[in-house]
Amino acid sequence: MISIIIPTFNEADTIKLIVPRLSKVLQDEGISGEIIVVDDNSPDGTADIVMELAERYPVRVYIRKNDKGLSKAVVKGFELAAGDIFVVMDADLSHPVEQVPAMIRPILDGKCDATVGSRSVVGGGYHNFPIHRKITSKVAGIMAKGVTSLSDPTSGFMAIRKSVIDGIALDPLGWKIVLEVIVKTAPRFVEIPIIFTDRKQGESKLDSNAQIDYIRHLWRLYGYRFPTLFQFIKFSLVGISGLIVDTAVLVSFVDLLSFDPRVAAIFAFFAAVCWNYTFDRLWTFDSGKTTKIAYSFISFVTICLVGLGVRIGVMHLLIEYAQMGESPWYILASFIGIFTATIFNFFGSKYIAFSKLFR
Ligand SMILES: Nc1nc2c(ncn2[C@@H]2O[C@H](COP(=O)(O)OP(=O)(O)O)[C@@H](O)[C@H]2O)c(=O)[nH]1
Ligand SMILES: [Mg+2]
Repeated sequence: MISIIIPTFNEADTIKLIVPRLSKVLQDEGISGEIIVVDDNSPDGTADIVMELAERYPVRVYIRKNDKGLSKAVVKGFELAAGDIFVVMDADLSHPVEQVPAMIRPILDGKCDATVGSRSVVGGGYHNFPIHRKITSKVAGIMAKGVTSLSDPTSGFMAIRKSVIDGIALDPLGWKIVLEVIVKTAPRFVEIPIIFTDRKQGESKLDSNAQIDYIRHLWRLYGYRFPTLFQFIKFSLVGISGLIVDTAVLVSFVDLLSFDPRVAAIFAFFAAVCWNYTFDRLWTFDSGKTTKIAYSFISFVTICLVGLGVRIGVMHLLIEYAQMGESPWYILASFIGIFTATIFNFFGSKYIAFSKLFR
């Protein structure tokens, strides 16, 4: 059996069109299926309409009163669904109802574990879709290329074998549930060309928050896909901010408190180390709740001091053996030293200061 999950918010006008059409497609193709509408307590009475439709069609509605959001509604639908293949689609007929059999057939045939409706493969496209939304969709798609090989990562039309989703922690933010599922379950998938038609009834619920949520969601998915690289990028960003703290303290101590710059540099170094430790603990390694502070901090300071040695050591080698002592080459030598030391500090932090040792 297949379960078709439709998230809705204020879809009174569209749900009465899609349910009969879907039911007919299922019947014509001899597919046994159920339709699950997950409604976020729409004020326009969407749920009441589904209850009426339930007398004639294989559909039921679940009303979420305490939560909101398209993706979470779909996750709720996964929990409720009884089928062994799930289909996710919009209520507004943007996703071609008649393509549902084409979406599930490759899964039934064992060719793949998931299918995704794509507007970017041959035969796919848009119908009546405003140009600015097409562009947004394309840009959003390009941004996701690093986490998925989907040709149309922002598509909302998908079919997937239940067994693939079972046990996977889905934590979607915003709208892109298909992207979340594909990245986290990494199934064998096939793309099915679809023509996406803009809705004729009701209105889009996409707002400007959706774009911000999308970026936050992508950030998380990149972190999920490339955990160590992602931590290294965060670590480097903290490092750059630490350099600003270092310079600010140095300048303040010298200019305002008349310290000798060499003495001021010691204070600057420790201010930056404390700054970096705080943000690496809370953000880069997200271990604020688990890592005990004392030994972890002491080892972090030690790693940074050794890192300083690595930086000077690399500079020394470059100046000595690569003739990089002359201006401006020594600056490059210093950058290479900083980069090497950052890598050293990163792995030291990851595998010592913020590791299991101090939990
Ligand atoms: N349950 C639930 N469904 C939603 C929510 N926002 C949008 N939807 C549904 O998600 C589908 C896609 O929404 P739509 O507004 O058409 O987005 P667009 O096609 O990107 O403009 C439709 O079926 C909406 O009713 C929400 O907050 N909760
Ligand atoms: Mg729509």
